[in-house]
Amino acid sequence: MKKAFITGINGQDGSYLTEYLLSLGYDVHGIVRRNSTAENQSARLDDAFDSGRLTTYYGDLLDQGGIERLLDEIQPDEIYNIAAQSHVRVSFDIPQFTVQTNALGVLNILEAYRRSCPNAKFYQASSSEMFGLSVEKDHFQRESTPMNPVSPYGCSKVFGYNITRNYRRAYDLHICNGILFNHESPRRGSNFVTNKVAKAAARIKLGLQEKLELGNMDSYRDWGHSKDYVRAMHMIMQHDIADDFVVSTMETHSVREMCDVVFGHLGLDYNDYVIQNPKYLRPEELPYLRGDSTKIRNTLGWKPTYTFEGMMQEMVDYWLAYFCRHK
Ligand code: G4F
Repeated sequence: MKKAFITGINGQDGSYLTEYLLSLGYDVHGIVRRNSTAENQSARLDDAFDSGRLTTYYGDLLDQGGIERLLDEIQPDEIYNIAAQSHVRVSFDIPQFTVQTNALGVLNILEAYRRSCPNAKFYQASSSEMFGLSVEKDHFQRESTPMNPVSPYGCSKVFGYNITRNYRRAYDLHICNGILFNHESPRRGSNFVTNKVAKAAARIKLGLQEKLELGNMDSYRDWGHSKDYVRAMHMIMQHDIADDFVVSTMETHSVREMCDVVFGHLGLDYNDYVIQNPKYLRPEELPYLRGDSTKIRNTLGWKPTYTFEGMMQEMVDYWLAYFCRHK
């Protein structure tokens, strides 16, 4: 039976990855950050605990000694480093914390891994935000696209990407990067734009809210489903060669189009409800993302199963059912 160790296990991706690995027969271990509201520490994992093969521990990427003790004790076969301060606009408010967690935090867990269990495989959650303003002539970003980040978050992720590649070569470790484009689900934090829109549209439909305030509606994102993307993480780790892969749908949609799909699903016109609030604009914006995932499709046979419209409908339907229960 394989053992996996996951940081960020209570997040959207961590919880779906946990369920996926449990379904494959893994024992899953993961760290959660201590927080004064106990429920918040395992909110997305409640069902997974029923398996009896999930163990969580208090831990933090900034506590290298603590991570090293855990890795020493658990001796995992696979380590998935998914923890991060993952909100791009918030990274402008707390840049030092973002960089400590997303950059120094990666170095901390790499050092713990190198010293405690160097025969394990290591996955680093890299991000399309690293590409920033770079777009190829064919309007895609791919593994070879130069990195030109436009946020403290993007800069911190570039460090994580570079240091993992450096450790792979320097110490001959099996370290892989998934360069994931945006990925969503009903478990997405509702301060990310897709779930913010899905939640507000459901509330508007039910008469619980009148308006929705957004920032820039003219940026484009390549939005896939988190469940498809955690499957990609696992496939990347099973490959014989430690390598880096873009994971994306190869489609792009504007925030405005996304609003149209979500409100349209409820028989509403978003123009009647959405207003702009400068509070949600970013000091520097990443205007356009569209990933070329040909490499993972051809090398590993991965492809997404959700459509953009199907995913957005799932999110709206989740919130409709939620607010009908909690009205
Ligand atoms: O949903 P978002 O906050 O996601 P963003 O910034 O693209 O970052 C996400 O994807 C990255 C992958 O490229 C991850 F690395 C990262 O951790 C995170 O998961 O914003 C998407 C777009 C942006 O252009 C933003 O300016 O939506 C725009 N937007 C417009 N109004 C808004 C809002 N975003 C948020 N969060 N809230 C708004 O009110």
